[in-house]
Amino acid sequence: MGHHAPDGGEGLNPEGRPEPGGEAELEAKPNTVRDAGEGSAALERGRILFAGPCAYVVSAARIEQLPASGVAEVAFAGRSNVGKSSLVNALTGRRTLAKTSVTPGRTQQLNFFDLGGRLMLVDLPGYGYARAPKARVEAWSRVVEDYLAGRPPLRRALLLIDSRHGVKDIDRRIMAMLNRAAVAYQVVLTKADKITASALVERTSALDAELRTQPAAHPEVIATSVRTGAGIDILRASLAALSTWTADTSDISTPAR
Ligand SMILES: Nc1nc2c(ncn2[C@@H]2O[C@H](COP(=O)(O)OP(=O)(O)OP(=O)(O)O)[C@@H](O)[C@H]2O)c(=O)[nH]1
Ligand SMILES: [Mg+2]
Repeated sequence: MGHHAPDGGEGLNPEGRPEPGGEAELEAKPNTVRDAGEGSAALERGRILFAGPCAYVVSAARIEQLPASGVAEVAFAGRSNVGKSSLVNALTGRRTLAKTSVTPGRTQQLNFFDLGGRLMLVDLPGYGYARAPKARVEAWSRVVEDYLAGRPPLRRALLLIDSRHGVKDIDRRIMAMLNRAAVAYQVVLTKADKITASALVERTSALDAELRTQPAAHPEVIATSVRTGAGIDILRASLAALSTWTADTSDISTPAR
């Protein structure tokens, strides 16, 4: 996995975990910031970007309703209830920017959030199981797939996977679609607080191996928890590397495009 980011000892081994592991806890720090440039400068850039203004822009239920956009986009994709909206909130440090729910199927449109004119965060409806009429779920899935496969400003899709459940067939179907469309995607494990540190390390390395064979997959998996904050700063750094920096931030070098 390479370089370990300084993480201030944040919890991949939090309290309140449902099933305490009998085995000794590993030094479980699977996350790195290799792609964002090493170390604290990348973390700082991510911190600054996500500490800035973030505004709701629009919700789109159909492709024709997508906003015109010149800004780089990052989409949050994954099965219903995996934690997409929660992750948008955690990254931006806002509790209620994106609506979340214990009931699958909360997000029913593509919701666009503008991060200081530098990056657009797109919270997608979940694919797969959702407590909503089948026809409606199928309609969302179509819009999500059309968006993912054919959106020019989309710089990266984050494919969220529940740490407890791992990759499901429907995730593999989305990966195959992204590979075909040549859309770069990065797997983000969610709810890392729900499994033991050793199980998380195992899950991460199994995924790393699986992704090595996927042409459009970003090579590094980031494990996150919105409960403990694990992985959030590293994901911010990784996304900041995709953002569009404007002239008033000349103190920060423009990333390669
Ligand atoms: N323990 C734990 N729970 C989480 C985490 N992230 C999200 N959740 C919970 O998972 C549930 C679903 O979260 P959402 O963010 O609404 O999930 P979503 O992927 O946006 O769901 P849809 O919009 O329905 O597709 C909520 O009850 C969240 O509190 C996490 O890191 N740890
Ligand atoms: Mg949601």
